[in-house]
Amino acid sequence: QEPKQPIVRGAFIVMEGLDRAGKTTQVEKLANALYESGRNVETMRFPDRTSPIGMMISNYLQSKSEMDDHVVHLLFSANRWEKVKHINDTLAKGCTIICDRYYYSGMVYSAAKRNPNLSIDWARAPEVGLPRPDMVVFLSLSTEEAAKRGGFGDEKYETSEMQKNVRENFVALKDIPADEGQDLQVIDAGGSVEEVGKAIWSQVVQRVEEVEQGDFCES
Ligand code: T5A
Ligand code: NA
Repeated sequence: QEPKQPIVRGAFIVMEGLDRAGKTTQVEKLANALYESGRNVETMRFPDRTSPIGMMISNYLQSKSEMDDHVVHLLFSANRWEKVKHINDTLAKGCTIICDRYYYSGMVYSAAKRNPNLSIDWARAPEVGLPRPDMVVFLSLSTEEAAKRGGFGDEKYETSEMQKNVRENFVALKDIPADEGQDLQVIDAGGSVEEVGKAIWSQVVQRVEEVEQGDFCES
C-alpha cells in the first residue's frame, strides 16, 4: 500500500439552500460518510445560537425582539466572525468542516427583505475577509417540492414572500462575477435523502481529497 501523504489542511465545505431544502439532514449524512472514510470531521451551523450574539439572533427570529434590518444583519455577520479562529485552527489540524449555512445565506436573506437601504452590496461588505469555503453545495428545491415537506414554521423568514425573494437572490448570486456565485455547486435536492446524499458525496469527496493534498485557493 502507498504510504499516506500528510494532510496539508482539512476542507471547508458549506451547505446552502432555502428553508426545508434538507441542509441539516445532508450535513449530518455527509459528516458521517467522511468520518467513515477515516477522516476527522466537524459540523458547524450558522446562526450559531449558543453564543450571546447567537441568542440575540435567535430571539429576533422567534419574534421575541425587534431590530433594525441592518443591526440583525451585522449580528449574523459578527456571529461568523466570532468563529473565525476556531474555523482556521480546525482546518489547520487536518479536520474537515461541514457547515450548515454561511455568508451566502447572510447576504441573500438580508437583501430579500427588499429594504431600499440594504442592497446585496451593502450586505456583502461585513462578510469580506471571512474564510472562503473550498466548496459550497447549493441544495436546489422547487417551491412545490418544498411545500410537500410540510408547512412553514413560525420563525421570522418563513413566509412565502420572503422565500420567493430569497430564491431570486440565490439565483442572482450565480451571476455575480465575484467569488460568491462561482463557488456554488448546484445539486438537485428533490430526490430521496439517499439520492441527494449520493450526488453530494460524489462531488464533495473529490474536493476534500484535493484540499487535503494542498490544492486550494488562499482566502
Ligand atoms: N439566516 C441565516 C439569515 O438571515 N442570515 C444568516 O446569515 C444566516 C446564517 C435560520 C434562519 O436564519 C436565516 C435563514 C433562516 O431563515 P436555520 O436555523 O438554519 O436558519 O433554519 P433552517 O435552515 O430554516 O432549517 P430548515 O430546517 O428549515 O431547513 P433544512 O436544514 O434545509 O432542512 P432539514 O434537513 O431540516 O429538512 C427539512 C424537512 O424535510 C425533510 C426532513 O426530514 C425535515 O422534515 N427532508 C426530506 N424529505 C424528503 N426528501 C428529502 N430528500 C428530504 N430531506 C429532508
Ligand atoms: Na436546518
